[in-house]
Amino acid sequence: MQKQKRVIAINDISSFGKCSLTVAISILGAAGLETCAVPTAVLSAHTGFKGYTFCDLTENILPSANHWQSMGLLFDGIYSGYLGSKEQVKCVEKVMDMFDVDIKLVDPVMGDDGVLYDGFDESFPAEMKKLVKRADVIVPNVTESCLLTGVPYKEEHSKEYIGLLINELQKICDASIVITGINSKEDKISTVICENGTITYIENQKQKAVYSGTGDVFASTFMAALMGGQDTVSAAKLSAEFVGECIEITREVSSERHYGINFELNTKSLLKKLNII
Ligand code: PXL
Repeated sequence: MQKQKRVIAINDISSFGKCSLTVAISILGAAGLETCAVPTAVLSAHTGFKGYTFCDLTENILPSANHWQSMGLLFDGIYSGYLGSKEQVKCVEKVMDMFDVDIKLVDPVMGDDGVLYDGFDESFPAEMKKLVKRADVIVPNVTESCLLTGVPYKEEHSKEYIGLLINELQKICDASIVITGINSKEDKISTVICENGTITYIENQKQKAVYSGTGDVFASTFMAALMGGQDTVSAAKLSAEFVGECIEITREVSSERHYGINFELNTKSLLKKLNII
């Protein structure tokens, strides 16, 4: 029996909407990883919905990490996602500095389709840039890559444009870079991986519907795969495929963008992709 790996997952709990910790705990747990959650906030539903409640848990982030450190706990990975304020990002920078782990994955959750998510202001990306510097791997979408680098957002993503984003991201961090949600061709959606100077493009069929939380499903699956020993390209490939499948099964029953994707119904495929079954 192999030793169970232990991961810190820092993200919000959006009770409705299939994103953040709801996704991370399910996917990392299904993959056999012990998941130590640090909830950054509890929301009734994610910020794509009007009227969401927001219970800020900034005060709990560092004390949790300090407690774990005082207990002498060891961790194998840290995965951070949605952080609700610059102050929270600063706390997570400290948590990243506290533990010596194999993989620090930062998903710089900030926006999509060229715009910041509700609740963030223009000064937020500068703080996120500092967190990204601590990462071994980052998984921004195209919008977040633009917000981190200051490159203007474009709706069409040519290879030259993505090359420019990679160059600019490399100036701000040493991490392996995985950019998701690239509109490369009309019927394709691509993911690009830049690791040790090598750039790899992965193409998947573009789905005819758009759902929120897909970035979280991608990042959680990706973290699970990396923790399971897969290389960055294989991990990104299987994660993109898994998200595509989940969108497909969701599309058969719902087109509610903000309700998220039915990843829970596709666990068997996840486990096969992760070589667990
Ligand atoms: O899926 C990203 C995400 C995570 N957490 C919260 C969000 C969003 C995107 O809107 O609002 C609270």
